[in-house]
Amino acid sequence: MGKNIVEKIFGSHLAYGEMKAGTPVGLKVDQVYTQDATGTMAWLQFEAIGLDRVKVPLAVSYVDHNMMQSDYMNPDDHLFLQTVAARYGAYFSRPGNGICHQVHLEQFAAPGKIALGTDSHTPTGGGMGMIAIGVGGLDAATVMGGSPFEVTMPQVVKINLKGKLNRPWVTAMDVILEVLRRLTVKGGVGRIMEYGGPGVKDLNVTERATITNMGAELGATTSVFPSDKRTRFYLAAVGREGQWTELAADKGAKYAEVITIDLSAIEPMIARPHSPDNVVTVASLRGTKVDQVCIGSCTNSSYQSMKLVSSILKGNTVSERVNLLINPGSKQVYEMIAREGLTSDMIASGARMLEASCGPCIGMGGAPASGSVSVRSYNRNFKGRSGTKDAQVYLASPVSCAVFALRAEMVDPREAGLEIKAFKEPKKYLVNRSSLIPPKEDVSGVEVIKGPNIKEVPVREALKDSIDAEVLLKLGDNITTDDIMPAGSKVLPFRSNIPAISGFVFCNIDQCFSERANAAKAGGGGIIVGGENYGQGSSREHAAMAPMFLGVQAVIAKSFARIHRSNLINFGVIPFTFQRADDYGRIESGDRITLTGLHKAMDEGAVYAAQNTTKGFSFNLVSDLNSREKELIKKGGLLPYTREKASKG
Ligand code: MIC
Ligand code: SF4
Repeated sequence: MGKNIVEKIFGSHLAYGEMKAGTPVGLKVDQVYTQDATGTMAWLQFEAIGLDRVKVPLAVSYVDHNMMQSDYMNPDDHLFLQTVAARYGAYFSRPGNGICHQVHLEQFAAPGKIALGTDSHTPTGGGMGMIAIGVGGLDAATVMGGSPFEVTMPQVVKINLKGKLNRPWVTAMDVILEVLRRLTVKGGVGRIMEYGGPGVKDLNVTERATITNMGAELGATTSVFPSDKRTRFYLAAVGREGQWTELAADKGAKYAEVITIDLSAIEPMIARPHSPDNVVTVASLRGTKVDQVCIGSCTNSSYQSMKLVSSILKGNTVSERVNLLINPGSKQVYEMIAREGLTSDMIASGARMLEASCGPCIGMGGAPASGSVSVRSYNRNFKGRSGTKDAQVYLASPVSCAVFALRAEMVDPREAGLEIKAFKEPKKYLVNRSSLIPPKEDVSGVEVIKGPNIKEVPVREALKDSIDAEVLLKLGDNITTDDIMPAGSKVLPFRSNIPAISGFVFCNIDQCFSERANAAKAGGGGIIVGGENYGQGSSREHAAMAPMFLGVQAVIAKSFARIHRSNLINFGVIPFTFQRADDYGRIESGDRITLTGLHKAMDEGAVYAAQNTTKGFSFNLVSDLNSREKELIKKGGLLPYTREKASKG
């Protein structure tokens, strides 16, 4: 029987399980990478497992998120990440070297491999024909410790591309925005998007990477492209042709669904506030005023994006009404555009150049003014993520962004009367590894340095037999991890300090949440109730760890996003769903919920009897935990579980 690409890569990495959708499979992992905002916890957890060296062929510790150094906290984290990488055998990518996904694509991504990253946009590597999956820090730590990675075998959906993009005004960003328009932020849950069809050859690797990067917004486990001549061309251009292998789906390969997209019919698209799937054509918003434009992020910061943007800006002036910020994705891209004089064109037009990092994408500077309109070539426009609660954030291609910066309003880029130079993929990229420190063989004398803001990883006690807790907060659908555990320049520096960061849980929705949770601790703790797709967005395990630290016993939702569900389990918090969806409507904040006989219910199956003692009714909860997950929860989470396994040898 013909195999699809996912089956081929999973098959060659299978540690256990059967590749049957919906059942757990264990995978051997080739590469693991961390970034600073999630990496400090991941590495502390790796240390807590107690091993001497990472046990995967490649590990990389990146610094790209927490770049502001307004006090000691972020630089202390950087130093910890550098020394811990040196101590345990990982590469260290120095601050300023670039956004992890862009740098990884340039330096390490290779077809046919499996990579995990402690960031939800790790699927960027799918553009290179690899399976690259975003995970929580603890999952990454255990895999670096030698465990296989366990994931529920996703369904494989084929996105069949045909035709050619109407370049240069239509870009890969418009393709993924169109996919999001069709499938929504829940459309990829439990699935891998495998691209194929005759249109694939129209896209180069960095364009494919834009598409797989933002596939994260579909809730997909990952997205992947074939590895073909264009993959080889890119690898040769970055000096790694030897790592090329061909990868294509066999004839007769099976898919759960096939979705066809005609590239030639795609128009410039834009996501309106406050969700990446709120997509319309740019033309339909013609005339909407624009106050700020941000170009970059891991989605659109390649050399190609920068080159197209600079060609539009060249010889023009950014409107006096617009603030334009640009961050190239890597030091390599930055150096290359600087040497070609493109940075000068950007600067001359009035752009503000930022360093190669996440920057405004995660609210590390660049917040828009009150009530203003910001258009960004980024991947997320959740309310408040920019740092300004009432800002209206839109997402569009870097090309559309550059046009809006000059015109101060939205206009179909094809009708703006501006010039753009067609892009020709370079045969040779500039390669600069000066900020990539290789692993050390001799680690004697290497000391791991931890600043005073770096606190221990909290661990939950083993599962008790009952829960009797108060519903602290009831929420609607599509609650993001940015809602649960906000980021931004004020909160991110506490990523290594759970007691401190827990004070910010849900602070943009309910300022008193952490106080109420703390108060409820003595009386049995709290419960959170959510709607569909609870915990969508980032991989930050702080969105599970900090509520756990505040005494949250369980989350009851209509459904969960993949990474957040795993993170809750990893920290011993049971993700329950309602057996009857109607019961969601019968629960309010302040109600007391009790569950007894948890261990027995867990052993016997998936249904748990619950009581709403405030309103006096019974209802059933479901948890689709597999046997490993049940064990984890009983032990209090993945860390105690892994430690116990390691001590038993
Ligand atoms: C994001 O884009 O939300 C982040 C910040 O990169 C997160 C990781 C984090 O919260 O540190 C992600 O996407 O996983
Ligand atoms: Fe960084 Fe933004 Fe990409 Fe997250 S989405 S990794 S914050 S650039």
